[in-house]
Amino acid sequence: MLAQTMVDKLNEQINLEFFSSNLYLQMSAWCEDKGFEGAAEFLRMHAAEEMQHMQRLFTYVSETGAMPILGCIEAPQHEFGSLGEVFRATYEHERLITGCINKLAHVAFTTQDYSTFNFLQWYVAEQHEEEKLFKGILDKIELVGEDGKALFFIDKDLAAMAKQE
Ligand code: OFO
Repeated sequence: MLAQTMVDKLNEQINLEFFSSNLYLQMSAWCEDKGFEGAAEFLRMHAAEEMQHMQRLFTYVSETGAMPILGCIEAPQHEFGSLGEVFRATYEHERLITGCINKLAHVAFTTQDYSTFNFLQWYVAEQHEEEKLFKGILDKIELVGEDGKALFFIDKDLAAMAKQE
């Protein structure tokens, strides 16, 4: 049985994972609109992955006998200045999520909720992968620059990455 404060925090994280999914889905719409089809596909795939992050938390909360509670999800940003801005925002967002997961793990550990602490280890490892993934894309954009030709190749690269997701 989880402490109510822990359930509340896990529910907040469920909400945040929904937000991540909506943010990436919204970004995919912006990319599609600007003709970046590879980036759009990659972000759509990633939005689906965020729903799995949400689902994993949802299942954990249910299985421990508590009830997941879904709240309002904040509307994500829908206007961006450039493809570079989109991916700078993804990286910043992942860093924010890592901070949230670390705080959750800290609460679990310090309240001796070792079951939740253990459960959260998957997210700790996943956030390492998420930051690496988005930092990699950002580094590439910064390396090649943001003129039309460079972005054409970045978009092609993202299309290939979407197939591997
Ligand atoms: Fe992108 O890791 Fe969940 O939110």
